[in-house]
Amino acid sequence: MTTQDSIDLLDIALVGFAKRMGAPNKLAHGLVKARRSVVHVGDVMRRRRQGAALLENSNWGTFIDQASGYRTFNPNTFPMASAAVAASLRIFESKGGIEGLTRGKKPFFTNILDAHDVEEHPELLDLILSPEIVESVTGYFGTLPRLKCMGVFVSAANDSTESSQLFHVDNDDFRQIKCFINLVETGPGQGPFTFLPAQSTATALSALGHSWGFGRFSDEEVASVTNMSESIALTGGMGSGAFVDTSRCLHYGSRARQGYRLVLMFNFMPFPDLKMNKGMFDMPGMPLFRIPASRYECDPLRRTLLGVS
Ligand SMILES: O=C(O)CCC(=O)C(=O)O
Repeated sequence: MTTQDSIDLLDIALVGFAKRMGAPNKLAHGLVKARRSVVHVGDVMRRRRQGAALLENSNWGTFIDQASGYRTFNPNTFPMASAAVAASLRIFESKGGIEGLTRGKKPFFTNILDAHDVEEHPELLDLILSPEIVESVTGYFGTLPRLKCMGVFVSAANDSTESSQLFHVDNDDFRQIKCFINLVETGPGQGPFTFLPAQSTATALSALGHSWGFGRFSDEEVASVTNMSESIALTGGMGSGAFVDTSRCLHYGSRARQGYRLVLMFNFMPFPDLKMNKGMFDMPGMPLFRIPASRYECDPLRRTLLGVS
Protein backbone atom coordinates (compact mmCIF):
# COMPACT_ATOMS: atom_id res chain seq x y z
CA MET A 1 0.00 0.00 0.00
CA THR A 2 1.39 3.43 -0.92
CA THR A 3 1.28 6.57 1.26
CA GLN A 4 -1.37 7.96 -1.09
CA ASP A 5 -3.58 4.86 -0.55
CA SER A 6 -3.34 5.14 3.22
CA ILE A 7 -4.10 8.88 3.16
CA ASP A 8 -7.17 8.19 1.03
CA LEU A 9 -8.36 5.50 3.45
CA LEU A 10 -8.09 8.02 6.29
CA ASP A 11 -10.09 10.57 4.31
CA ILE A 12 -12.68 8.00 3.27
CA ALA A 13 -13.08 7.17 6.97
CA LEU A 14 -13.34 10.91 7.79
CA VAL A 15 -16.13 11.41 5.24
CA GLY A 16 -17.94 8.33 6.58
CA PHE A 17 -17.67 9.56 10.17
CA ALA A 18 -18.84 13.11 9.32
CA LYS A 19 -21.83 11.73 7.45
CA ARG A 20 -22.75 9.43 10.31
CA MET A 21 -22.71 12.54 12.53
CA GLY A 22 -25.26 14.08 10.14
CA ALA A 23 -22.95 16.36 8.14
CA PRO A 24 -24.07 17.05 4.55
CA ASN A 25 -21.86 15.57 1.83
CA LYS A 26 -20.30 18.93 0.91
CA LEU A 27 -19.35 19.67 4.52
CA ALA A 28 -17.94 16.17 4.97
CA HIS A 29 -15.69 16.69 1.94
CA GLY A 30 -14.88 20.22 3.14
CA LEU A 31 -13.37 18.56 6.23
CA VAL A 32 -11.16 16.42 4.00
CA LYS A 33 -10.05 19.52 2.11
CA ALA A 34 -9.29 21.30 5.40
CA ARG A 35 -7.36 18.29 6.73
CA ARG A 36 -5.28 18.05 3.58
CA SER A 37 -4.63 21.83 3.59
CA VAL A 38 -3.36 21.66 7.18
CA VAL A 39 -1.11 18.69 6.41
CA HIS A 40 0.35 20.57 3.40
CA VAL A 41 0.22 24.07 4.90
CA GLY A 42 3.77 24.94 3.84
CA ASP A 43 3.04 24.10 0.19
CA VAL A 44 -0.34 25.83 0.33
CA MET A 45 1.27 29.10 1.49
CA ARG A 46 4.15 28.81 -0.97
CA ARG A 47 1.76 28.29 -3.87
CA ARG A 48 -0.28 31.34 -2.80
CA ARG A 49 2.85 33.52 -2.68
CA GLN A 50 4.11 32.20 -6.03
CA GLY A 51 0.69 32.73 -7.58
CA ALA A 52 0.49 36.33 -6.33
CA ALA A 53 4.01 37.05 -7.65
CA LEU A 54 3.12 35.57 -11.03
CA LEU A 55 0.04 37.77 -11.36
CA GLU A 56 1.76 41.02 -10.35
CA ASN A 57 2.53 42.08 -13.92
CA SER A 58 0.09 39.81 -15.75
CA ASN A 59 -2.88 40.69 -17.97
CA TRP A 60 -4.22 37.13 -17.76
CA GLY A 61 -5.32 36.90 -14.11
CA THR A 62 -8.94 37.80 -14.91
CA PHE A 63 -9.16 35.91 -18.21
CA ILE A 64 -11.42 33.16 -16.79
CA ASP A 65 -14.58 34.73 -15.43
CA GLN A 66 -15.14 33.97 -11.73
CA ALA A 67 -18.93 34.29 -11.83
CA SER A 68 -19.67 32.17 -14.89
CA GLY A 69 -16.74 29.77 -14.36
CA TYR A 70 -15.66 29.65 -17.98
CA ARG A 71 -13.94 31.46 -20.83
CA THR A 72 -13.96 30.57 -24.50
CA PHE A 73 -11.04 31.37 -26.79
CA ASN A 74 -10.20 31.30 -30.49
CA PRO A 75 -7.27 29.70 -32.36
CA ASN A 76 -5.21 32.92 -32.09
CA THR A 77 -5.63 33.59 -28.35
CA PHE A 78 -2.56 31.63 -27.20
CA PRO A 79 0.74 32.00 -29.10
CA MET A 80 1.74 28.35 -28.55
CA ALA A 81 -1.64 26.83 -29.49
CA SER A 82 -1.12 26.18 -33.19
CA ALA A 83 2.10 24.19 -32.55
CA ALA A 84 0.34 22.11 -29.87
CA VAL A 85 -2.63 21.44 -32.16
CA ALA A 86 -0.27 20.36 -34.97
CA ALA A 87 1.65 18.07 -32.57
CA SER A 88 -1.59 16.49 -31.30
CA LEU A 89 -2.69 15.78 -34.87
CA ARG A 90 0.69 14.18 -35.65
CA ILE A 91 0.27 11.91 -32.61
CA PHE A 92 -3.25 10.95 -33.73
CA GLU A 93 -2.05 10.15 -37.26
CA SER A 94 0.99 8.21 -35.97
CA LYS A 95 -1.41 5.90 -34.12
CA GLY A 96 -3.47 5.13 -37.20
CA GLY A 97 -6.06 7.92 -36.95
CA ILE A 98 -9.69 7.02 -36.42
CA GLU A 99 -9.27 3.61 -38.09
CA GLY A 100 -6.47 2.70 -35.66
CA LEU A 101 -8.46 3.56 -32.54
CA THR A 102 -8.75 0.96 -29.78
CA ARG A 103 -11.52 2.20 -27.54
CA GLY A 104 -10.79 2.34 -23.83
CA LYS A 105 -12.76 2.15 -20.59
CA LYS A 106 -15.05 4.91 -21.87
CA PRO A 107 -15.49 3.78 -25.48
CA PHE A 108 -16.93 7.15 -26.50
CA PHE A 109 -14.08 9.24 -24.98
CA THR A 110 -10.69 7.58 -25.40
CA ASN A 111 -7.32 9.11 -24.62
CA ILE A 112 -4.57 8.08 -27.03
CA LEU A 113 -1.76 10.14 -25.49
CA ASP A 114 0.96 8.45 -23.43
CA ALA A 115 4.00 9.71 -21.50
CA HIS A 116 6.33 8.94 -24.40
CA ASP A 117 4.26 11.18 -26.71
CA VAL A 118 4.56 14.04 -24.22
CA GLU A 119 8.34 13.65 -24.18
CA GLU A 120 8.54 13.42 -27.97
CA HIS A 121 6.25 16.40 -28.54
CA PRO A 122 7.35 19.23 -26.21
CA GLU A 123 4.88 21.57 -27.94
CA LEU A 124 2.11 20.12 -25.74
CA LEU A 125 3.58 21.15 -22.39
CA ASP A 126 4.97 24.33 -23.99
CA LEU A 127 1.33 25.35 -24.43
CA ILE A 128 -0.17 23.87 -21.26
CA LEU A 129 2.51 25.35 -18.99
CA SER A 130 2.84 28.60 -20.97
CA PRO A 131 2.66 31.86 -18.98
CA GLU A 132 -0.69 32.83 -20.56
CA ILE A 133 -2.42 29.58 -19.52
CA VAL A 134 -0.77 29.25 -16.11
CA GLU A 135 -1.58 32.87 -15.23
CA SER A 136 -5.21 32.47 -16.40
CA VAL A 137 -5.75 29.45 -14.17
CA THR A 138 -3.77 30.96 -11.27
CA GLY A 139 -5.99 34.05 -11.44
CA TYR A 140 -9.11 31.90 -11.30
CA PHE A 141 -7.96 29.82 -8.29
CA GLY A 142 -6.02 32.59 -6.51
CA THR A 143 -3.12 30.18 -6.11
CA LEU A 144 -0.69 28.23 -8.25
CA PRO A 145 -2.57 25.19 -9.61
CA ARG A 146 -1.42 21.63 -10.23
CA LEU A 147 -1.71 20.01 -13.64
CA LYS A 148 -3.51 16.81 -12.77
CA CYS A 149 -3.92 15.11 -16.13
CA MET A 150 -4.00 15.59 -19.87
CA GLY A 151 -4.88 13.71 -23.03
CA VAL A 152 -5.71 13.69 -26.71
CA PHE A 153 -9.24 12.34 -26.66
CA VAL A 154 -11.07 10.69 -29.53
CA SER A 155 -14.86 10.55 -29.42
CA ALA A 156 -15.67 8.08 -32.17
CA ALA A 157 -19.20 8.04 -33.63
CA ASN A 158 -21.53 6.32 -31.17
CA ASP A 159 -25.18 6.04 -30.25
CA SER A 160 -24.89 5.94 -26.45
CA THR A 161 -26.03 8.61 -23.96
CA GLU A 162 -24.52 7.43 -20.69
CA SER A 163 -21.95 8.33 -18.03
CA SER A 164 -20.21 11.62 -18.96
CA GLN A 165 -22.47 11.91 -22.01
CA LEU A 166 -25.17 12.94 -19.49
CA PHE A 167 -25.26 16.30 -17.71
CA HIS A 168 -23.12 16.16 -14.54
CA VAL A 169 -20.64 18.18 -12.47
CA ASP A 170 -17.24 16.75 -11.54
CA ASN A 171 -16.86 16.08 -7.84
CA ASP A 172 -13.11 15.71 -7.43
CA ASP A 173 -13.00 19.21 -5.92
CA PHE A 174 -15.21 22.24 -5.37
CA ARG A 175 -13.44 24.08 -8.21
CA GLN A 176 -11.22 22.95 -11.07
CA ILE A 177 -10.42 24.00 -14.60
CA LYS A 178 -10.57 21.75 -17.63
CA CYS A 179 -9.41 23.12 -20.95
CA PHE A 180 -10.83 21.65 -24.16
CA ILE A 181 -9.21 22.52 -27.50
CA ASN A 182 -10.82 21.25 -30.71
CA LEU A 183 -8.30 19.51 -32.95
CA VAL A 184 -10.70 19.15 -35.87
CA GLU A 185 -13.51 21.36 -37.13
CA THR A 186 -16.31 20.35 -34.74
CA GLY A 187 -19.97 20.63 -35.64
CA PRO A 188 -23.06 19.98 -33.49
CA GLY A 189 -23.24 16.31 -34.62
CA GLN A 190 -19.68 15.48 -33.58
CA GLY A 191 -20.29 15.49 -29.83
CA PRO A 192 -18.98 18.93 -28.85
CA PHE A 193 -18.29 19.57 -25.17
CA THR A 194 -21.47 21.29 -23.95
CA PHE A 195 -22.02 23.13 -20.68
CA LEU A 196 -24.13 25.55 -18.67
CA PRO A 197 -22.45 28.58 -17.04
CA ALA A 198 -21.94 28.36 -13.27
CA GLN A 199 -24.81 30.71 -12.39
CA SER A 200 -27.37 28.69 -14.43
CA THR A 201 -25.87 25.49 -13.03
CA ALA A 202 -26.32 26.68 -9.43
CA THR A 203 -29.96 27.55 -10.10
CA ALA A 204 -30.58 24.25 -11.90
CA LEU A 205 -28.91 22.07 -9.24
CA SER A 206 -30.79 23.73 -6.44
CA ALA A 207 -34.12 23.33 -8.31
CA LEU A 208 -33.24 19.65 -8.86
CA GLY A 209 -32.58 19.29 -5.12
CA HIS A 210 -29.01 18.20 -5.79
CA SER A 211 -26.54 18.65 -2.99
CA TRP A 212 -22.83 18.55 -3.82
CA GLY A 213 -21.55 15.20 -5.06
CA PHE A 214 -22.32 12.52 -7.58
CA GLY A 215 -25.29 12.85 -9.90
CA ARG A 216 -26.18 12.66 -13.55
CA PHE A 217 -29.21 14.26 -15.17
CA SER A 218 -31.14 13.72 -18.37
CA ASP A 219 -31.57 16.64 -20.78
CA GLU A 220 -35.27 16.65 -19.86
CA GLU A 221 -34.51 17.04 -16.14
CA VAL A 222 -32.12 19.92 -16.79
CA ALA A 223 -34.50 21.51 -19.33
CA SER A 224 -37.31 21.39 -16.76
CA VAL A 225 -35.41 23.83 -14.52
CA THR A 226 -33.23 25.79 -16.99
CA ASN A 227 -33.51 27.80 -20.13
CA MET A 228 -31.50 25.50 -22.41
CA SER A 229 -30.65 28.41 -24.70
CA GLU A 230 -28.06 29.27 -22.00
CA SER A 231 -26.09 26.12 -22.78
CA ILE A 232 -22.88 26.55 -24.76
CA ALA A 233 -21.56 23.94 -27.21
CA LEU A 234 -17.88 24.14 -28.08
CA THR A 235 -18.36 23.84 -31.81
CA GLY A 236 -15.79 25.50 -34.03
CA GLY A 237 -12.55 25.20 -35.89
CA MET A 238 -9.22 23.67 -35.06
CA GLY A 239 -7.70 25.49 -32.06
CA SER A 240 -10.98 26.90 -30.74
CA GLY A 241 -11.96 25.92 -27.21
CA ALA A 242 -12.62 26.96 -23.63
CA PHE A 243 -11.59 26.81 -20.02
CA VAL A 244 -14.50 25.45 -18.00
CA ASP A 245 -14.84 24.90 -14.26
CA THR A 246 -16.39 21.46 -14.55
CA SER A 247 -17.04 21.35 -10.78
CA ARG A 248 -19.35 24.37 -11.10
CA CYS A 249 -20.70 24.01 -14.65
CA LEU A 250 -23.07 21.19 -15.59
CA HIS A 251 -21.64 19.59 -18.71
CA TYR A 252 -21.56 16.61 -21.04
CA GLY A 253 -19.82 15.66 -24.28
CA SER A 254 -19.02 12.98 -26.83
CA ARG A 255 -22.53 12.51 -28.23
CA ALA A 256 -20.83 12.03 -31.58
CA ARG A 257 -23.55 10.90 -33.96
CA GLN A 258 -22.03 12.07 -37.25
CA GLY A 259 -18.28 11.68 -37.55
CA TYR A 260 -15.82 11.92 -34.70
CA ARG A 261 -14.52 14.61 -32.36
CA LEU A 262 -10.86 15.04 -31.40
CA VAL A 263 -9.78 17.31 -28.52
CA LEU A 264 -6.70 18.16 -26.49
CA MET A 265 -7.90 18.25 -22.89
CA PHE A 266 -5.94 19.15 -19.75
CA ASN A 267 -7.06 19.55 -16.19
CA PHE A 268 -5.77 21.95 -13.54
CA MET A 269 -6.70 21.48 -9.88
CA PRO A 270 -6.27 23.64 -6.81
CA PHE A 271 -3.73 22.24 -4.34
CA PRO A 272 -4.43 20.09 -2.39
CA ASP A 273 -7.39 18.67 -4.25
CA LEU A 274 -10.18 16.46 -3.00
CA LYS A 275 -9.68 13.48 -5.23
CA MET A 276 -9.93 10.12 -3.50
CA ASN A 277 -7.71 7.49 -5.09
CA LYS A 278 -9.97 5.41 -7.33
CA GLY A 279 -7.19 3.43 -9.02
CA MET A 280 -7.88 5.02 -12.41
CA PHE A 281 -4.19 5.47 -13.22
CA ASP A 282 -2.83 3.78 -16.31
CA MET A 283 -6.11 2.26 -17.47
CA PRO A 284 -6.41 2.10 -21.29
CA GLY A 285 -8.02 5.20 -22.73
CA MET A 286 -8.08 7.12 -19.43
CA PRO A 287 -6.33 10.50 -19.10
CA LEU A 288 -2.55 10.60 -18.63
CA PHE A 289 -1.91 11.27 -14.92
CA ARG A 290 1.82 10.56 -14.72
CA ILE A 291 3.04 13.51 -16.75
CA PRO A 292 6.80 13.42 -17.46
CA ALA A 293 8.66 16.20 -15.64
CA SER A 294 12.29 15.31 -16.43
CA ARG A 295 12.52 18.20 -18.90
CA TYR A 296 11.94 20.64 -16.05
CA GLU A 297 14.69 19.61 -13.65
CA CYS A 298 15.97 23.22 -13.52
CA ASP A 299 12.56 24.89 -13.65
CA PRO A 300 11.09 25.07 -10.13
CA LEU A 301 7.88 26.82 -11.24
CA ARG A 302 6.99 24.12 -13.75
CA ARG A 303 7.95 21.37 -11.31
CA THR A 304 5.49 22.86 -8.83
CA LEU A 305 2.81 23.05 -11.55
CA LEU A 306 3.40 19.37 -12.28
CA GLY A 307 3.22 18.55 -8.57
CA VAL A 308 6.72 17.09 -8.37
CA SER A 309 8.12 19.65 -5.90
O1 LIG B 1 -16.34 15.94 -23.72
C1 LIG B 1 -16.75 14.98 -23.09
O2 LIG B 1 -16.90 13.87 -23.57
C2 LIG B 1 -17.11 15.17 -21.62
C3 LIG B 1 -15.94 14.95 -20.76
C4 LIG B 1 -16.27 15.23 -19.32
O3 LIG B 1 -17.36 15.14 -18.88
C5 LIG B 1 -15.17 15.60 -18.45
O4 LIG B 1 -14.01 15.58 -18.85
O5 LIG B 1 -15.48 15.97 -17.29
